[in-house]
Amino acid sequence: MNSIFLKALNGEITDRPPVWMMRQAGRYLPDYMKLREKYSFFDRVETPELATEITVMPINQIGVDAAILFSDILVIPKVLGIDVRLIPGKGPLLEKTIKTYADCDALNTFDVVERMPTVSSCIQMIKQELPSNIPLIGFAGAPWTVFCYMIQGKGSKDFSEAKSFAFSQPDLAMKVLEKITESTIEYLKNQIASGIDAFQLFDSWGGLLDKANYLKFSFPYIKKICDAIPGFPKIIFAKGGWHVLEDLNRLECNGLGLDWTIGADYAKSIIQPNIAMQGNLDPSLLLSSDETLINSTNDMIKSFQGRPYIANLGHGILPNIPVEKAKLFVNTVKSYKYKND
Ligand code: 1CP
Repeated sequence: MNSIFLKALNGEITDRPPVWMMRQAGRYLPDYMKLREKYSFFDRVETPELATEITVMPINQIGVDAAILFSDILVIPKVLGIDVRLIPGKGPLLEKTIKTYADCDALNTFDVVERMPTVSSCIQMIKQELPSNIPLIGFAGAPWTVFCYMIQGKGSKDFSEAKSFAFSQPDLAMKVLEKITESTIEYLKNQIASGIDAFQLFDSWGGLLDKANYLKFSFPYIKKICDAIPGFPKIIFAKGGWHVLEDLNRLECNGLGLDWTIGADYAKSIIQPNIAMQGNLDPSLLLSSDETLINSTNDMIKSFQGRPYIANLGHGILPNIPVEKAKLFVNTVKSYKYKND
């Protein structure tokens, strides 16, 4: 294993932390913006040459230690039969939302893999392109987060329609969540068969639920996915999930992603020593002065010292972050040496 990222995910304390950034493959990169003008979002995701070019960009241009597949969590509603469009300047829009048992029954969970034929060829082409020490991270949305979009139909600050749906019709919500879970397992198994080295589940909207409802509507489905794919390197990231960290710590997983509201001391007091911690710089710090960014990054690394650790942001990199700042963050991590402390 010659990847520092996989070593840390395997529970090793590496000489310096490995580093990658959530959402590193799009958004802020000028070369990505050029491709965005020419091709639709799902063309970029589904054409192996384009997905490969975009996935590899941050390796060559920023110097991160791992690549993440250029795709989206909304591939799942799409294969279940709900068309998704990206509205420029607004975000994703789903063609219809789930309201009734009939809508749920109409979701097509058969032949999930056959209906996303290019995922395998994208992964295979990316793997050929990547240097042998740079692993490829696959991913999917956690079922609760995908459910939020399938009920709300678009992005939202509070996903109140998705939440009130779950609270008022829990049996139907769980039926929808089961279908999302089943197809996500098939999807991830296909990503693994095609060559990914690890995967991350993004529960971006998990933090919108209180603990009791998280344990009802999110955690069991994440657990089902982890248990269905034992022994394969996996990271679970629940944004805003500090209140359920002790539950996430019980999952069959190798890494837990942390956002910037979780202090390293608190995380260390909860998380088992063999689980790697990943995070958790506030992405907005990449909009501050070089000195503030360097000091905050070094302080962050120091605070996680003594544990297997992967440096990352606490959520996705923002579209308005200058490329130079992303490079400075990555280079600061790469020049950190634990043994000099
Ligand atoms: O044309 C464009 O640039 C569209 C923007 C875009 C991009 C670059 C979307 C639509 N998806 C992606 C790629 C993507 N999405 C990646 C891989 C590449 C990368 O950016 O590194 C990943 C890992 C995701 C995951 C994703 N999509 C999440 C989880 C991570 C997170 O940020 O919390 C979520 C919530 C989505 C939904 C989604 N897809 C796209 C947008 C704009 C959104 C957010 C919508 C919203 O709720 O406002």
